[in-house]
Amino acid sequence: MTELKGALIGCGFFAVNQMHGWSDAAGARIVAICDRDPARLQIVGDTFGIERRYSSAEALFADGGFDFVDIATTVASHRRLVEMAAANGVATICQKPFAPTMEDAAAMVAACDRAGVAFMIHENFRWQSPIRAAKATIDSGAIGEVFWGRVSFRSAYDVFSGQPYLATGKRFIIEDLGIHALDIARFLFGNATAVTARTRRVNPAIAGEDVATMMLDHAAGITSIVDCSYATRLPVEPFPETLLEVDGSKGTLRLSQSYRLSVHSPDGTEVSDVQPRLLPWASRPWHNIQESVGLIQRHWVECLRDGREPDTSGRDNLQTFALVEASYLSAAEKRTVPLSEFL
Ligand code: NAD
Ligand code: 89Y
Repeated sequence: MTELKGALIGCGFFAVNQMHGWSDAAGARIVAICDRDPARLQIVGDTFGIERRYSSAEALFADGGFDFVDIATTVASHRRLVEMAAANGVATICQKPFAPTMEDAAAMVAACDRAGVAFMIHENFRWQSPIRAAKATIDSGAIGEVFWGRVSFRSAYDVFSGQPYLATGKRFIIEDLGIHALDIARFLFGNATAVTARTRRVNPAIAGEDVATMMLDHAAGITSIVDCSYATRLPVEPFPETLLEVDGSKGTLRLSQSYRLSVHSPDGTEVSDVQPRLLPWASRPWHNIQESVGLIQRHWVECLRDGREPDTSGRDNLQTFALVEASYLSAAEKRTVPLSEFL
């Protein structure tokens, strides 16, 4: 099998994880990188031994020679870069958050559809191994039919030193982090039909909201709570763990701090350690997220090879992004927002 060749655009804070992931990936490698910041281009190029370096995406696509592009820039450039990839007939991965608006997100999906190129959002939290262990338990039927769930991410970790732009946007936690938790809720409980949300800013040094609580109505009749906070000071800092509570007709599942999965069913109570692997290049506490980067990349390679639509394709991720938009609207207007207002 020939190896897929990729190009990465955006060599910033998170792209380093993506480059490590690609270095480990079977069946794909990065042959070119692009960043408008020469310092970042040099650091990433030198660290990963990439010779082909570009300061503009136009020049990168003009030279070509790759099967897919991995866009790791911040949201403002996503639409332009995805449309450029589609115009060049190149399969595309784009980091979350998908786009600044639903209109942009829909246009990106349409552009890739028209060009007939694969399009995946790098929505990696559902690929975290503890989340996958919880999903496998639910699917096994051990707790029966699920009727209620909670997806919770509460922390006071300083994310602003590594990602300073997070402190300046009008939108913060739902767009940046809640988006992952909302996607996990979809992954576990199916698509949602409506959301009711409340938000708050506790940290006076940032522009956006740092606390959000969302209640989701799922098509399958399940109710879930998705709550996230970067203003929650706990005795042991849990970043970046997503905790779960799932109630079913026969039992319950809890994914609690320190990656402890407890499953209570008619057969008894089982507690297991679902700690993610600490990859050789990874560092605590980020290892959970870092492991998931490699897993979503492997999924992408398999999907490209088999001609399958990725689980978090652009089309799929419109549902997650609609939840983000609907949550902001619900919080602003203090009403339950049906997703049909966005989809
Ligand atoms: P960053 O600002 O550190 O890096 C972005 C890089 O892109 C910068 O080096 C910038 O110069 C470059 N860039 C921007 N526009 C460009 C363009 N048009 N052409 C070429 N280069 C361009 O940002 P970051 O913290 O690495 O975040 C990047 C994305 O990754 C964001 O969307 C963020 O939400 C996402 N992210 C995802 C996860 C995750 O777990 N999935 C974690 C952290 C960040
Ligand atoms: O940008 C965010 C993400 O996607 O995961 C964690 C993060 O880095 C900070 O909230």
